[in-house]
Amino acid sequence: MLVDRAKTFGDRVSIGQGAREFTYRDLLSNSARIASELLGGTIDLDERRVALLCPDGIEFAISQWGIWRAGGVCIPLSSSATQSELEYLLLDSSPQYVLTQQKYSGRLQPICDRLGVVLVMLEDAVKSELVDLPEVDSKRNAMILYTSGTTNRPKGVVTTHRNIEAQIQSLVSAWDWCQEDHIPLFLPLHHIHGIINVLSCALWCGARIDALGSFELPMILSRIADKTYSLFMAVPTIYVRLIQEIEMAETNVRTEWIEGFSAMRLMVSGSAALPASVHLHWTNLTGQVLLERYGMTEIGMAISNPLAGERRPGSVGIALPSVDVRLKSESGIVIDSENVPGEIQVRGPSVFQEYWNQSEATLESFDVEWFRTGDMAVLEKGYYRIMGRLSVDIIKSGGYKLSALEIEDILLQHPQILQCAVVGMPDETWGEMVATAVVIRNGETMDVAALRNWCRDRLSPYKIPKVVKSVDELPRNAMGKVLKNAVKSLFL
Ligand code: MLC
Ligand code: AMP
Repeated sequence: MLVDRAKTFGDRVSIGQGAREFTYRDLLSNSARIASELLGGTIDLDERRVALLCPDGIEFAISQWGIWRAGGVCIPLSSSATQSELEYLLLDSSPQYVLTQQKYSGRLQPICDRLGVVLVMLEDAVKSELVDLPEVDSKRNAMILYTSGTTNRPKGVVTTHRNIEAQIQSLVSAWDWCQEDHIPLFLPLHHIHGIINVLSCALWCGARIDALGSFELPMILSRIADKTYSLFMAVPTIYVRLIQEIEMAETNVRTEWIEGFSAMRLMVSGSAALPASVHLHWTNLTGQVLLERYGMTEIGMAISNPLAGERRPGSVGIALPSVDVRLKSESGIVIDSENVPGEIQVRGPSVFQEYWNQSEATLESFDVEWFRTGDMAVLEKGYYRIMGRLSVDIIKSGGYKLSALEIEDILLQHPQILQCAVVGMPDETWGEMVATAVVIRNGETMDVAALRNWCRDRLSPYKIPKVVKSVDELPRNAMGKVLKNAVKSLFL
C-alpha cells in the first residue's frame, strides 16, 4: 500500500507547496491524526464514506490518506462545483462525514445540515490524539470518483485499494517512475489524471511533487525555466496554451522555457485527444516528443505510447502492463485484424468495481468481464488510434468530461427556454467547446450574457455553454446522433 511504502521514504520531501516542504514522515503523521479523528472512538470506518473538499495539494494528500487509514472510502469533491452540484454529490454518495477546511464550511454547512452529514474540520483533525489504526485489506473499497456520462447526472465510480494500486503500478512500470522524479501538480484533484497519474504515482515512488494549486502559466513557466522538473503531465488544452505563451515570449525568456522543457525526461498528454498537429508543433518548439496515453476514470490508464520506442502523433499506442484491451464491432464481433474500427473494451485489475448505487448502469457497462469504454478505436501498424465516442452526449472540454444531457436539463429550467440541444463543437484550444441551440418561448428574446450568468449558480464554470445560438426550431424527425449532428451543423 501507498502508506506502507511511505514509511521507507522518511525525510524525503513528498510535497512542496509555496514555502512549505512536507516530508513523507509528515505525510504519515498528519494522516494518522486525521484517521484518528475520523475514527472517533471506533476501531474501523468499515468502508463508511467520507467526502473531501480541500485545496489540491498537501491538504488533499493527508486527508485522502487519513480517510484510507481509518478504513473509509474517499469521495473527492470539486471546489468549482456549484451548491446544487455539491448537494447532488452528497445526496447520491450519502457520506458519514465531509472533511474540509474552515474556508469551505460556509458553503458546506447548510447542505450538511439538510442531509444530516457531519462536517469535520481539517484544522481540528490534524491536532487529534493518535489512536491505533485498523489494518485495511486491499480488497476493500477506497474511492468514489464522480464522472459524467450518458446519464444526465454524474455517476460515482467505485474503486478498491487493489484497483488503485494496479493503476499506479502499471504507470510506474511503463514510465519508469523513480525516487529522483520531480513533477508539478496543477491538475484538479477530483479526477484520476491528477489523483493517480501525478499524485499517487509520485508518492508510490518516493518522488517529489510541487503542488501549484492550479494552472497558472507565469508561475509554472518560471519553475520550468529553473529546470526543476523531470516529469510533466497535462491535458492537450494546456499544451496549446503553452505553445501560444512560448511563441509570444521574447527570445531570451523563450529560450529559458524551452531549455527547461527539453531538460525533462518525460512529458505526457492525455484525458483528451492530442491533435497530431499540436504534438508535432510541441516537438518542433521544444525538442520533446510528447507521450500520449489513453485512460478513463473507470479503468485508470489503459493504452500508452512507449517510453522507449516510437511515440506516434495521433495514436495512443499499445496496452499498458497488466491491462487487457480488445476492440469489438457494433455487431458484437471481437476484431482481430488491423484497420477495422471497434469499441475499446478493457479488462484487468485496474478496472473499477461498480457505479455507486447504480447496479443497472454497472451491468450495462460490462460485456461479461470486459468494461465497455464507449470509445471507438482502430489498430494501425500495432498502435491504437482513437476515432471518437459512441455517444454524442459526452463532451470533452479542456480534459473535463461533460454530459450534454446534464447541461440540457439545467437549461430547460430557464423560464425563457422552450427547447434546447447541447453539443460539443470542435475547438483548437478546448478540444471541444460546449455549444447550445435554444428555442425561446414565443415573442421573447434571449440575452446570451444573462443566460451564461444564470448558469453560474447551477453549473460548474467549465460546463457553461461558451456558444449559444437562438433558433426558431430544432431539427425534427431525427433521433439521437442524427439530431445532434444536425444541431452541430447549425454552428458551422
Ligand atoms: C475552464 N474553463 C473551461 C474549462 N476550464 N471551459 C471549458 N472547458 C474547460 N475544461 C472556463 C473558465 O470557467 C473560464 O470561463 C474560461 O474557461 C477561462 O478559464 P481559465 O481560468 O483561463 O481556465 P483554466 O482555469 O486555466 O483551466 C484550463 C485547464 C482546466 C485546462 C487548466 O480546464 C483543467 O485543469 N483541465 C483538466 C481537467 C482534468 O484534469 N481532466 C482529467 C479528467 S480524468 P469564463 O466564462 O469565466 O471566461 C480523465 C481520464 C484520463 O480524463 O484519461 O486522464
Ligand atoms: P473521464 O471519464 O473524465 O475519465 O474521461 C475519459 C475519456 O477521456 C475517455 O473515455 C476518452 O473519451 C477520453 N480520453 C482520454 N484520453 C484520451 C486520448 N489520449 N485521446 C482521446 N480521448 C481520450
